[in-house]
Amino acid sequence: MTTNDTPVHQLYLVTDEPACLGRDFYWVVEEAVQGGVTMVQLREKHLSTRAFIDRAKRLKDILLPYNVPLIINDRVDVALAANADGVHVGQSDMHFDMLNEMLPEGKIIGLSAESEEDVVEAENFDISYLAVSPLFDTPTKTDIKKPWEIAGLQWVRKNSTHTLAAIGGINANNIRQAATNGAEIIAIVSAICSAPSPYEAAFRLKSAMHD
Ligand code: TZP
Ligand code: MG
Repeated sequence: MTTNDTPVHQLYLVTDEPACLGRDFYWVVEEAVQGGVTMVQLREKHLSTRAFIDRAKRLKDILLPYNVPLIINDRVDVALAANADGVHVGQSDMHFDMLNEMLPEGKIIGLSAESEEDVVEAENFDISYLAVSPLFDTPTKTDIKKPWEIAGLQWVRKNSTHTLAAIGGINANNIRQAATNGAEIIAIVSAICSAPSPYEAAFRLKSAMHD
């Protein structure tokens, strides 16, 4: 069993160290949390397993006092080792059924959907959220399929019973569009990680989401 009690309109920071532009990684994340981020995903594609676990543990300690859950991208072993709050997988990562068996009860499981077939299949899975990916075109991740755009998000909202997250190309100018067309979780990399002030950026995004 997974949790499916995510409150509406969460601001979800997905980390990317290069996007932090040389600034201290932990400083960027903590600033963003103080500015209004409510969930954090540690997404590391190039760290060794040991370094990934060390980073996850340190981040977990930072996030604990804020009561902000830490989700690990791709790696169930890293999530278990660091006692993280959940795992996010894509369509070519570990299958939901296996992940669900390996994770203790109550952990968050997020899954990315890149096509209408993915959305339909995900109805069979007891996931915590389904990520509509990418919502808009983005330079941050280039190995992606065609963006869903707002019409696609509306289609997913009509055809999925899951809590929806939206990721890709979201900034202060378009976040409200995502939030009012079915996404309860808004996931962001560069508009927070690369902002001059991650605190201000998160604060502005949170306000723009509800205005
Ligand atoms: N998955 C789909 S798009 C994306 C990921 C990790 C990157 C989103 O980055 P940004 O900078 O918020 O567009
Ligand atoms: Mg993945």
